[in-house]
Amino acid sequence: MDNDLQKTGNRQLTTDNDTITAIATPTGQAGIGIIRISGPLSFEIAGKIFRPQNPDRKLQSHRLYLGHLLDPSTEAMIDEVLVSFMKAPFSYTREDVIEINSHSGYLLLSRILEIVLEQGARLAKPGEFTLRAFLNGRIDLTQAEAVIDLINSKSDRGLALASQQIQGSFWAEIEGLRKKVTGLLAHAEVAIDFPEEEADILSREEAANQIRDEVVKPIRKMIKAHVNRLWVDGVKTVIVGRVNAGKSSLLNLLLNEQRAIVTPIPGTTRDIIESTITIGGLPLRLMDTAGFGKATGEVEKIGIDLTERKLAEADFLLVVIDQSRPLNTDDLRIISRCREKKALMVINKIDLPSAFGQENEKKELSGFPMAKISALTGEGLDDLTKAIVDCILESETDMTSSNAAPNLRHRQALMDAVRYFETAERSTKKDAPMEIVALELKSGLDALGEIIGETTTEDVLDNIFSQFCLGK
Ligand SMILES: Nc1nc2c(ncn2[C@@H]2O[C@H](COP(=O)(O)OP(=O)(O)OP(=O)(O)O)[C@@H](O)[C@H]2O)c(=O)[nH]1
Ligand SMILES: [Mg+2]
Repeated sequence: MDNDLQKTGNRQLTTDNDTITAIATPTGQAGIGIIRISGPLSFEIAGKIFRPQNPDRKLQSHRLYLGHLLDPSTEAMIDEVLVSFMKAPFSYTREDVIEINSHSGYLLLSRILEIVLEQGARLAKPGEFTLRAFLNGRIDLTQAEAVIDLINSKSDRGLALASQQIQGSFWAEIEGLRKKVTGLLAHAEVAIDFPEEEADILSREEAANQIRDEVVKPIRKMIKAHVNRLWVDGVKTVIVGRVNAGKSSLLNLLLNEQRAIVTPIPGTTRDIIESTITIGGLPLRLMDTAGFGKATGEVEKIGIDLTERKLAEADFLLVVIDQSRPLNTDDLRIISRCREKKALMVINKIDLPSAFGQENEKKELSGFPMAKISALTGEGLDDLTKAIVDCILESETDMTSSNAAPNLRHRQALMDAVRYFETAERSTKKDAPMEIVALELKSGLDALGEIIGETTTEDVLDNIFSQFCLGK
């Protein structure tokens, strides 16, 4: 990370002065559970409820102390615990932080939490510890978001991308761009004040070139790197097809387990069944759906509505076609719905005689990538998995070249920013008044500021931090 770049925290928003607490580990039976406390009362609370084994020793920051946890109202011993003290500003939140490592069990952790609350802390909201780290300027918004990615990541590469982002790689890229734009803006402002000297400072042509090469081009590259999200989030892959085509059989084959119910009865699957697998290192969130066909009952109709919704949200479609029967109107309806999506035609049941004619099927399926398999016998599975990877990575050759993984929010802000900078480039070339160029550069700068949290509204923050789990 660039050392001379300093994070300033969010300028408009501040934290309240409460001391917050939460159970930071999943509340099941386990070896240890952790309760976290952050805020001005943390050490005072710890003093009341924790009796160190060696009471004469002075407690120091960033050390772990063995002792007993007590209920101060009854002096009853609750558990033998390890407690760490982290003095501000050298903690996750930049506030005084206490972490109590106790044994883990739902009742025990709840009891300790209750005691901490009785001593004056309040329950933290999901993500509130990380929100404080952000508001207190320890991390920027992209690093806070990377915490969620790190927890939810669906592949090794996704994990590596999140880990880089947590270390500030994406922030440094954005901050580098902001410095560049700020420099250009300073030139523009000098030119506004001393118009007769404008050409001496930076020629119009040179300024336009700098905007194009050092601002617009790198942002365009980052926007493209959005495909890297697939490694983090997984590729939403929806299996669609007419009833009885073999969708659930295909899911089971890919997962190598009997996950979905398979029967010869059309309309067997009604709910969406989801499972994650990794193919060629690529995480796929596979969804089996209810087949298209004549929906006779209420339940089937709901199933088809769900399928329609999933189809719209999908990153990638596996369209299952039963080649032992001629294409019917349900097949055609699905195929036409897939034209605007990334889709692979899975020609199934190749163990049975083909009912496909020469012309019609060829015409309807033309233009789509295809793989032929038998979901029953497993024949063609290798070709299918290869086709899936090729299909998803096709035209995404940049996927491995960039280390950024902008999420949808970043992407939107980058697209806003690049629009302003492209306009600024054009205005500069066309000899537009410098006031206009300066205004466009400023708007672009604000859009970049939204990414790292320099200029972010409370709504956006609420939206981001509500995705966290409790205690993080
Ligand atoms: N011969 C043969 N039969 C298959 C193949 N794939 C699936 N089947 C059979 O086709 C029938 C339907 O399979 P499913 O996997 O339940 O089909 P589906 O598309 O999920 O059906 P719905 O959920 O009803 O829409 C079952 O009897 C399967 O055993 C195949 O490749 N060859
Ligand atoms: Mg099914």
